[in-house]
Amino acid sequence: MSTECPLSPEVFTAKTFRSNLKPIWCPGCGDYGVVTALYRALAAIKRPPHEIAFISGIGCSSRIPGYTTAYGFNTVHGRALPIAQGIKMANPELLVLVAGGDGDGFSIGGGHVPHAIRRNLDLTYIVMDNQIYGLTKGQLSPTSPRGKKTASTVYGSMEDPVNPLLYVLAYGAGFVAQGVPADMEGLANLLEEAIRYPGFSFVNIQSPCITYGEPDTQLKTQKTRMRKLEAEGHDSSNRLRAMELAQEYGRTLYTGVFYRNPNPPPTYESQIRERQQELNGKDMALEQLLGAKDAENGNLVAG
Ligand SMILES: Cc1ncc(C[n+]2csc(CCOP(=O)(O)OP(=O)(O)O)c2C)c(N)n1
Ligand code: SF4
Ligand SMILES: [Mg+2]
Repeated sequence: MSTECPLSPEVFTAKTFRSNLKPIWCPGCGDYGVVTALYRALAAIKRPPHEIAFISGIGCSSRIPGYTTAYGFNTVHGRALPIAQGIKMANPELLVLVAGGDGDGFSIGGGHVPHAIRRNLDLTYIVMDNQIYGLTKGQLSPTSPRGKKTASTVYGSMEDPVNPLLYVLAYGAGFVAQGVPADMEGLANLLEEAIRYPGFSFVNIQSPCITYGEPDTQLKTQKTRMRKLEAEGHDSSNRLRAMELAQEYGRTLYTGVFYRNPNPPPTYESQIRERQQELNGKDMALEQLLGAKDAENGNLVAG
């Protein structure tokens, strides 16, 4: 069967990536803006929908793949990254997008993030950070601010929030950005840049929950609160400065690219391909393949 797309990439528009499924997010939810920005970014990238795999966890935000024409998999809460890595390994030619909420990514799924980063597969991980568990009706999330009163913290949270920007920077992510749906053009550009980055890229989107979120996080206040890193003269190749700016998470609403590695290292999938070529023709059991390189280097191989 031919995998050629009947449409020429030249005619791809934002509409090409919009599915017929009508989103059921609450009116005013920030996630509408996120999916619109994503349509625009994908139209600029010009990969046909059938060459895109869009993987999510569980949450309001994780419904997003269904609203696109890409292949989608609304998986298990907190498990989008492992599944996406498996898909990318099995078919490195696919453009693999991963999305979810702050709870999905930094609570139940938080342990997967460092490993996806250190492996450095070419994935784009989009977190719709609304500082709440939206789908399950407003419990404390890992990014909720201290003092936040929710269904699960009726007297106010006594915990400091996780800082997603600092978290991924500390583990060595090659591309780290933050955007807001109130700045549609800026967000679409960030998503496009993240997708084009050859390695693990992370975009934290402050996507307000109109139902359970704080009033000062809503779309109408984002425009006045946001400060563009580019306009502040930030050098996005400076990782330490990026980490300094990332400390402002929860206080200053910086948008733009915090960090972009100017010398992206090889991706995991390209290293696997290299190893497969090296070992091609050697009569070796499958389970020995991954350890073979260590053996050649004189290291002991278990098993
Ligand atoms: C293993 C497992 N634990 C808990 C849940 C219940 N659950 C579903 S979504 C969710 C949190 C959603 O919050 P977030 O990831 O921030 O997404 P949002 O709805 O805010 O977009 C929870 C706790 C589940 N579905 N599966
Ligand atoms: S509950 Fe919040 S996050 Fe979920 S759809 Fe409604 S506004 Fe969006
Ligand atoms: Mg959330």
